[in-house]
Amino acid sequence: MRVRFWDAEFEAGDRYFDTDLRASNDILHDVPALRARLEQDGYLLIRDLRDRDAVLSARRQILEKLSSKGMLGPGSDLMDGIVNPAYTAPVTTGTRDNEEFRLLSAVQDLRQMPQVMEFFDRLLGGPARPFDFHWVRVAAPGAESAIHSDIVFMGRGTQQVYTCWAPLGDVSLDMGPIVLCVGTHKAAALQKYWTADVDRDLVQGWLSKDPVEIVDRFGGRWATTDFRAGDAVIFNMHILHGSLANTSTRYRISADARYQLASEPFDERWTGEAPIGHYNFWKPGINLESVAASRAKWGL
Ligand SMILES: O=C(O)CCC(=O)C(=O)O
Ligand SMILES: [Fe+2]
Repeated sequence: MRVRFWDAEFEAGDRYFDTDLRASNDILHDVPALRARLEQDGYLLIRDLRDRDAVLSARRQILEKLSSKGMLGPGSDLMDGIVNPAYTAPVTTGTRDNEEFRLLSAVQDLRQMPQVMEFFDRLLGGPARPFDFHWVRVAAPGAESAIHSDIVFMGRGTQQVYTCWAPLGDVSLDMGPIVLCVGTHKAAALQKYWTADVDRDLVQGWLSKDPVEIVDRFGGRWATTDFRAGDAVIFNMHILHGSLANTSTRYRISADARYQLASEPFDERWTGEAPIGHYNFWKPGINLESVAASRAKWGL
C-alpha cells in the first residue's frame, strides 16, 4: 500500500520506507536484551503493553467529546471515530488547544498503569516516573507531523527520557501512524540541532518536511507498522520521527507520554500539578525563527 508523508509517497519496502517496525515482545523479560536493542535501534515496539480495554475506555471518552462538538459523522458508530464532513476540524497533530482530552480520567489513567510502570522500572533499572504532562493528539484527515527529535521540546532534565507513543484505537497505515527514521539517533551531524531548546532559542523545533532528504543526508530508513489499541512504541529523545499523513476518513487518536528515572532531574516545564509547558513556543506575540535560518545555524 502507498503512504503519504509530506511531499513524499512511499511504497512499503522501497529504499526509504518500510512497515517493518520490529516488535520486542519476544525479549520482554530479558532486560539486557531490551536495553541493547533500544540503544541499537533507538526504539522498542511492544504489542499489547497496555490492556486493550483500558485504552478503548480512554478512546471512548475522547470520542464522546468529539461527538458532543458535532465532529463525528452523523449516524456513524461512536468508536469508529469517523469525521463529520460538514465539520471543519483543524488539520493538525498538535496539542495546543486540547487540554480537555488530556485531562479526561480514563486518559490520565493510562499514564501510570502498572504494566507500563513495571516495564519502565525494569528498563531503566530503578523507580521510573512519567512527566505529569502528556500529549493527546486528535489528528483529522490531512494531518501529519513534521520531522523532529523530541529533545528540543523536553531536554532540560536528564537526557535519559523515553517517549512512549500509544495509539488510542487501532491505527492503520492510512490513518497516519507515527513513523521513525531508524538509525538517525546516532547521526553525528545532528548534534547541534539536539542542543536546541524551543523556548530558549525560539525555534520551530522541526527539522524537515522532506523524508527523502533526511535519509539521503543522515542515513537510516523510515519505519512504521499497523498499530492496535494497547501497543506502544518507546523511543529515545534523539531519533528523528514524524507521522504519516492521515489519508483516511477517521480521526487518528494517540497519546504520547515521557518516562525517566524518578531520581534524575526533570524538565521543569512538564512536571507539577499544573505544568507550565512551553512558555514561549507558539505563544502569542512570540516570533519563531524560520526553519531555514535555524538549520543554517545548526550547519544543516
Ligand atoms: O503523533 C504524532 O503525530 C507525533 C508524535 C510525536 O512526535 C511524539 O510522540 O513524540
Ligand atoms: Fe515527537
